Amino acid sequence: MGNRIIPVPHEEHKIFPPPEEFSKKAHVKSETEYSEIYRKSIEDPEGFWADMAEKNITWFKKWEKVMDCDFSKPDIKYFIGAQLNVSYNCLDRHLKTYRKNKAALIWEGENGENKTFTYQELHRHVCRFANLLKKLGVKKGDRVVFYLPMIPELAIGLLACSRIGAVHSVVFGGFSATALRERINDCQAKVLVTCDGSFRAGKVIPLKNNADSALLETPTVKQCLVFNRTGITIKMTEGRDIFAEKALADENISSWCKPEEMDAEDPLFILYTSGSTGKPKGLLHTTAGYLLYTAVTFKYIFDYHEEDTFWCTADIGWITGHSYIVYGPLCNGATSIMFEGVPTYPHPDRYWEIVEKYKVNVFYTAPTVIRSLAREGEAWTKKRDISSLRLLGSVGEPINPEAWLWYHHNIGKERCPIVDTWWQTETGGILISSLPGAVPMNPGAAGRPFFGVQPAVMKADGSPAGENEDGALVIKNAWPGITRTIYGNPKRYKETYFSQHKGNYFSGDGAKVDKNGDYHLLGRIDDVINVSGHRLGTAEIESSLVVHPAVAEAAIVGFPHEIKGQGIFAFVMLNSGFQSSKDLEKELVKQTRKDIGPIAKPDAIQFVEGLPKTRSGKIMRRILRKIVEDKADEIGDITTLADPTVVEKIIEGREAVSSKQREKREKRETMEGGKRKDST
Ligand code: 7RM
Repeated sequence: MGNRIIPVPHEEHKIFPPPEEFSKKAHVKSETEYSEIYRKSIEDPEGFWADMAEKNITWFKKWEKVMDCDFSKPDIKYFIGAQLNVSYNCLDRHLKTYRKNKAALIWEGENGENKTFTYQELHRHVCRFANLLKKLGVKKGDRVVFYLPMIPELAIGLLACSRIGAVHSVVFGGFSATALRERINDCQAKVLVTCDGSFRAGKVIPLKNNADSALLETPTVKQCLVFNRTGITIKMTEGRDIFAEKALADENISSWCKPEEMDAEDPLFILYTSGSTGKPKGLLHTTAGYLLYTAVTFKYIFDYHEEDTFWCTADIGWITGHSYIVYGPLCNGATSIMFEGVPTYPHPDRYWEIVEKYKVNVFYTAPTVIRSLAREGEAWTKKRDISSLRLLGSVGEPINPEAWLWYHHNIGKERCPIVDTWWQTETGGILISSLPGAVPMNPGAAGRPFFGVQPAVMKADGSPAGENEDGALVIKNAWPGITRTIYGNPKRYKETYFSQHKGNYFSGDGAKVDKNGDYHLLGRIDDVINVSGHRLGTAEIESSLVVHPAVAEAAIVGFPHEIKGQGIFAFVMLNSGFQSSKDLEKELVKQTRKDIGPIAKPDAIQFVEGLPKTRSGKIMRRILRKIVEDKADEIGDITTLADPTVVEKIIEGREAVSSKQREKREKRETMEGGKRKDST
């Protein structure tokens, strides 16, 4: 029992050639072909992107210049002078073809309800939603925040914004009222779209309640559209709140809305992401570059073919859902699945049940999901017919070779290639991934750069790293999908991404390149942690903890976690007069849930008398990380610390916490062992 992923001895790691059957029908059929297209895309980026733009986008007006990019300013523009509309590209143009009655979106609810929207139907819903937004006074350039679960109205709402040129900003439904308020205020939204509540593993989360508390201090929000999902009782504020279904059904709302002619560089959306300081960054993506980049990466990396049913399991609250549930697939005229539930509810075969039900061909998920499903045992994967699958994908964090092999064997049946796709909210779309059918797969390595992208690994002194040498992952040139700014804070944009390694985009990740040219990602090298594929700033969680009256100071570090990739470890120093206790621990956990959301709650808290700090007062998280990983012997020189004695005390305290954690884990495993026996 216990963890089902069997560790693989290092020497057994091998390279997997692309399956021949797959290569025969793939868009790119060999490594030589990949290298040839890649070479051309680097030698002549203008020619390459112009050609892609001609083939993949319908333009109202063509560009005067393909690109004008300068990382030193930074100033990045693509398709200067061109005009287009995103929703037109994702909907209208398909209506003139056989795709008119093809399924665009298949929605599967948590409880098994489902709805299918053909392109024609989706178009009608989007037009009506767009007209409603207009009626509420939303104009081109206005911001609309979405705080919704995975219901079709979310995808429809985003496309409606793009139709009228409004800028959407989705706030993940798992975020708290405080996090929502902060984001609404940062982008000065005019309208909030939410619903009564959301389902999560059989429980109901009161979204409208959260929205109500957020809206107490959001002066810019004039109207709140409320959908009905769960039927729970909610409070409606007169003059502000509107029942969305009723408003959309109004006979005065037309089912046709003219798509706004947008400039290529007009904003499309803002999406907040965690950085290394407390305040989340509102990354701005623009119209033409983002759409083209998601469309083209979708086509080549997922080797999209007309008859495919594509399922990306991400939430639209994250960039993965924006790019590979909504924009990439729909721009290609694909059938995209949108799933409301979670992988293990009501049973651990929920995902495979959906694969079987819709005959999914391409499946895209996160390593944390793979690890948690592997833990449930293979019996669940065998219960369902998943033979429709032809390609698998992974995103969000490095996939460990053990999980890769489990995925390859039990889900891909050794027949499906796996694409390990590296990218970020900032990059808009995938930058590094082996093309399936063309490039051999190396479990644990993301692989090669996509067309037009020139990554490099740099050492701290700015010189290039050698083969297999660790360093910082940078991108040397621009690509159409790159974020154009941090909304309202161009200075932070420049400092974060373009100042560390001058002339390059700095990703914040560590990496190395092996002899085959495959990129291996080594995790974040800044103060960002990655919990179940979700990015969290350590500073964000720390700021939340110190709000509690008992807390003087807090330091957060990530630690290796079997399922989540990284877990959250909190070191907390109390104010004098306060005592550590189980109750206080619970209160602190509650505090982070309230300020950020359940994903940010610490897995372990250690109360300390002091934190290791430099003389200039910087917390040395590097030292704390070593302590948490039980590698105290690797801490190295601590003489530069303001007070080196704190380290010894923390190590002693840590041992007490570890044995408690171990006990807890053992208890959990015995219980889960029992549960599994009953249900399989
Ligand atoms: C798409 C997404 C970005 C961070 C990034 C990495 C990590 C994502 C991979 C990965 C190794 C991968 N956007 N990351 N994909 N690390 N291999 N295939 O996740 O903005 O939320 O996170 O996620 O650290 O910087 S994100």
